[in-house]
Amino acid sequence: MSQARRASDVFVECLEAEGVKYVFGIPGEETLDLNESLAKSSVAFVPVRHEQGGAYMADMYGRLTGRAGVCLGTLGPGALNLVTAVADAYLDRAPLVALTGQADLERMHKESHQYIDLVDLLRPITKWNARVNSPDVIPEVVRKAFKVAESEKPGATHLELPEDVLGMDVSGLEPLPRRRPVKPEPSARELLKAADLIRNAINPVALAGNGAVRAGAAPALREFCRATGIAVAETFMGKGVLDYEDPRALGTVGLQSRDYALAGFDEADVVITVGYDLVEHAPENWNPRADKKIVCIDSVASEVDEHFITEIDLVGDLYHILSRLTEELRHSPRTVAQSRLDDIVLGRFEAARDDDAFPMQPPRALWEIRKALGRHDMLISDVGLHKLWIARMFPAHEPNTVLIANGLAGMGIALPTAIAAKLVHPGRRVVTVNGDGGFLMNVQELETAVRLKTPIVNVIWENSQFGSIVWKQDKKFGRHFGTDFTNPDFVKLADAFGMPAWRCESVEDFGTRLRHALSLELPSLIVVPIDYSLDVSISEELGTETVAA
Ligand SMILES: Cc1ncc(C[n+]2csc(CCOP(=O)(O)OP(=O)(O)O)c2C)c(N)n1
Repeated sequence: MSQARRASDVFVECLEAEGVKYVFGIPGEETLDLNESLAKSSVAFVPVRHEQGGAYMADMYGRLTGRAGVCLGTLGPGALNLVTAVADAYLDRAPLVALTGQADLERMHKESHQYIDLVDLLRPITKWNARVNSPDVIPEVVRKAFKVAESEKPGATHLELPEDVLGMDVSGLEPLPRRRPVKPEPSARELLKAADLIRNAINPVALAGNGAVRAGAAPALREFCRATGIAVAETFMGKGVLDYEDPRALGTVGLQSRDYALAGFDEADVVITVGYDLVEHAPENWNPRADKKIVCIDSVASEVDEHFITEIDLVGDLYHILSRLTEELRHSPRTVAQSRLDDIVLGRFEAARDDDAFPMQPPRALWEIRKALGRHDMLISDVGLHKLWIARMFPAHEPNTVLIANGLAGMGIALPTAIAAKLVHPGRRVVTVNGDGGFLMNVQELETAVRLKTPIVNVIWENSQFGSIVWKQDKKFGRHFGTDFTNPDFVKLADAFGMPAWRCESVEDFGTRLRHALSLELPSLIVVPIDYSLDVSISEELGTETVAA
């Protein structure tokens, strides 16, 4: 017979049973019991300085581990502060469980201090959510929150925790056991049909996205390409599925209208999509006449879009499906197509090594970062013009080493997510690149980074403008408006947080500072005056841009 204990104790035991290591968040008066139970548990509670930062940390933890990251905000304002990052997890397919405090059950029907219906509030940005209206349901709702968050396609779930429910005495409640998620498998018949279609194609090409990274399918995709000769273009979130040096890597597509044409999609009769999410780039860009035959390899049935009518859906574990397809197609290899896209982009990137202009231009700044990082180190982008430069030009060797938010694409993501990346991969070096606009959106998490001693290097490209909006306004109206601002002295700001920081005075300065910062055991900051006059649409040959930052 188990001892009487609080509902909050059972709740935390359920988190332990899910293998939760961290809860990132800010406690509130309505989460007192929960925090007390966390204090007695094996779960580390990581206080953050804004709930959005905590939710972004949970998001990246989930993205990199496949196990839901957990964040906590109290009722009302605390929960509202979680919203942006929960939505990011939802659109970027990162498993995340958001916990929010709530008022007692008896005061929810009336006007009541800080009470907002959080289940209603978070419904459109979660896969599933629920109010825990009785201690008896705790084992089920926790299990379900993790199961739904982690099942394909992963995303955010939410549990609302009324204060009185979590404070109740309970007995006899135990966590439910974790079970591996069931993965469907395509039938042999579907597989053979797909293999036939690909074998008979004149110019097949593959497009890999976030799902391929998430599934850990890069080795299987690499073998598929090697055995069949079929080349692969990657989306922003698919960066690194193929090593960029692989002759079958067509480069990162999606920024400009002619990316796809130059990567060979114009001539392609069959397109094999591998974990491709429409939320990143619309299929109209690569299938404008809706005449391509599409083999969709994904974890769930394909989205409906008039430019994405699939010939066949192979639904299941991407690694497994690709390995089976490889066996079918191994004996009919093709010669690899050349990517004009890659020639243009990598040509510009390599040429940047001799660009000594200061303030620096983006290609040279990226070239220095690539040189300083090893193939498994991580670059995390914030959102803005710098993100488009990184997506366009920063070459990745491995998946999950260049992280770009391309579903929700909210500014301020880089700093908090980098902290979580470092917690997950302490042995890898982590650099963030930020605009001076986005960096200030979650700058408070520098304190969290200093306190946790997570040695991340934050690079700020400073131009005192919302760069990507300036770029778009100038193109559309020939002028810009509402986009200029002044900055604090970032070096002094970092100093106030107790971390080293430098402002670069020359190109060489940046390389030297960066290598030094990467050798430190504490977080740091490097300010790089940036010159955005070089258009990110680097070549007319690549056409007009098709995506927003
Ligand atoms: C939270 C949020 N607010 C607004 C936007 C719209 N937006 C996208 S990029 C951008 C400007 C980014 O400026 P900055 O951070 O300085 O980076 P830069 O473009 O100069 O590289 C804005 C306002 C957004 N994506 N996210």
